[in-house]
Amino acid sequence: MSAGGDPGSAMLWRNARIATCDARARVFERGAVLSEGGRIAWVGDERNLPAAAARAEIVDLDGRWLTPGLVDCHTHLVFAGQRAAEFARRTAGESYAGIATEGGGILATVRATRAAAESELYEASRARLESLLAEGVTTVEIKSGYGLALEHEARMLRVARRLGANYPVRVVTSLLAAHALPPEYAGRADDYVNAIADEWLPALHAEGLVDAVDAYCEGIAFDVAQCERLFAAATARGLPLRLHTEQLSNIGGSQLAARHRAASVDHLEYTTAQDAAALAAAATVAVLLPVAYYVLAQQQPPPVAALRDAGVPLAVASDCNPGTAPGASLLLALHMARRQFGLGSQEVLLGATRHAARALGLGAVCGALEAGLAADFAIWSIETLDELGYWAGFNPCHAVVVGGELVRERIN
Ligand code: DI6
Ligand code: FE
Repeated sequence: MSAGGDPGSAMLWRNARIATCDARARVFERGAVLSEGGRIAWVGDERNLPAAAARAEIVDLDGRWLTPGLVDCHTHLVFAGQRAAEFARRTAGESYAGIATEGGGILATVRATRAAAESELYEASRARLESLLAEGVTTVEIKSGYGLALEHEARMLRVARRLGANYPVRVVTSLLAAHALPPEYAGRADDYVNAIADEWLPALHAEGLVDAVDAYCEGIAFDVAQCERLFAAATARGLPLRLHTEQLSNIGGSQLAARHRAASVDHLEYTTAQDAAALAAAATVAVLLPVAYYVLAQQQPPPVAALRDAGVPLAVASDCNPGTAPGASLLLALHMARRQFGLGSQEVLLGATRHAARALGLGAVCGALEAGLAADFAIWSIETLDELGYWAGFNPCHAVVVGGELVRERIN
């Protein structure tokens, strides 16, 4: 393939098989996309090229599949250190919740993240981001939540912003200060939540570091009233909401999220059919995190059939984090969503494109191939779309285009 030209100039990406992932879910067996000024100007069958295609520079995709660039809508990829010793304890039978209650788990990574220099945090995180980008990810959500002090949460979010500035990827940040209770606030969870709502969120938002607010609503983390307090503060600033919930138990997280019209709820192993109905009514996206389910050796999968029947859009994300999803592969998550949760290939494709973009409030920006959306594409060396979520530990992504520019191409 190979493409030069000025950034933003008209490019015709032709001789491709195309899955648009838009509301019409169109497939073109001999398709082309025209990009200009960083956006899609036209997509369709090659036989119906618009007149503007005549002055575009041409890139021949040799019949490869072209999809929207992937969207990883749930990651904790900024952190320092690793928790391999904890993983060994867990494979020997200890529980995740038990280790967390003793001050390990998330708090172990908090200690390592606070101790790291900002440059070390950046270096460790960029390796994980690069792994996702090689898989065709062009938009990634990155959470804070391993700082748990204003200064350290700010550092994590700054690193996330720097990654977005230095790599060809759209980064969306979420403030997840309510991830675990830091030792400074032991026994004072309400005070901690008030500090986040009244001081940290306003300060970090004013610095331009926060795109959304997330919390961990779980028996071992924060209760419904505490998460509600944060949601009120976020909504007052016009920020979208997400919630980690029903991963280990059900204390009413999905119902809370639905009441507040959260953009997404994430995990959902303990969600009920009534919860699914509430999420559907609130137009909240369900984000499935099969790598965490696998690493925790959980036995109860999310109620996929109930979510599907209720009409809840399903997204799939990597959950990249050192505790429950130690890796940085969205493609592996898609495979696991199929094998463990029974999603189809079309469902995982939408789960990593249109529905994931919607979970991030970016439905009008990316996640589908439609005129006006960003010209972000993943180009695949696959024969059939059924190969998405089929390969486990193999990456068939051939090339990546961001804003109409070729940013990565495999030599083969
Ligand atoms: N649920 C998870 O699976 C991650 N965070 C959360 O709330 C795990 C984070 C960690 O163990 O470091
Ligand atoms: Fe998570």
